[in-house]
Amino acid sequence: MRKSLLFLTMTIFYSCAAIAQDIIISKPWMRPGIAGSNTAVYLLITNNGKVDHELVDAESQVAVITEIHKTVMENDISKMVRVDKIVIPAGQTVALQPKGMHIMLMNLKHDLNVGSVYELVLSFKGLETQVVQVPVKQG
Ligand SMILES: [Cu+2]
Repeated sequence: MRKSLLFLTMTIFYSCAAIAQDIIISKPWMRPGIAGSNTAVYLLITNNGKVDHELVDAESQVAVITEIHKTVMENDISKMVRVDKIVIPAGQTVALQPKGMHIMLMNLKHDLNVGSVYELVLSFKGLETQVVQVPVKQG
C-alpha cells in the first residue's frame, strides 16, 4: 500500500517535470526601434514533448500592443497578419524569423537600443508561462 502511494507520488512528480521541460526557447533577439514605432522579436521554440503545444499569447512591457504575426504573400506583396496561435508539433522546432512568423511589438513605449535586454512573456496553452530575456541586436 505504502509502496504504491510512493510510486503514485513519483509518477505525478515526473510527469509534471516532463511538462515543464517540453518547451525550450532559444536564440531570442529583437531589432532596435524608436519610441512610437514597431519592432519584432524572433526566436526558436522547440517542443521536446510527445504532444503538440500551442503558443497562444505574448506580452511585453516595452510595447503598447504585442501580437503574434505571420508573414504572407499577397499579389507578390508580403504583408503581416495577426494569428491566434502558433502550433509547435511534438518533437519539432518552429522558427520565428525575419520574413516569417514573429512577435510584433507595436507602438513602443521607449527606444530599444542595441545591447539592451528586455523580458518577453510567452503563454502556451495548458503550460506555465515562460519568461524570455530578449537582447536587442542589429538584424
Ligand atoms: Cu508583424
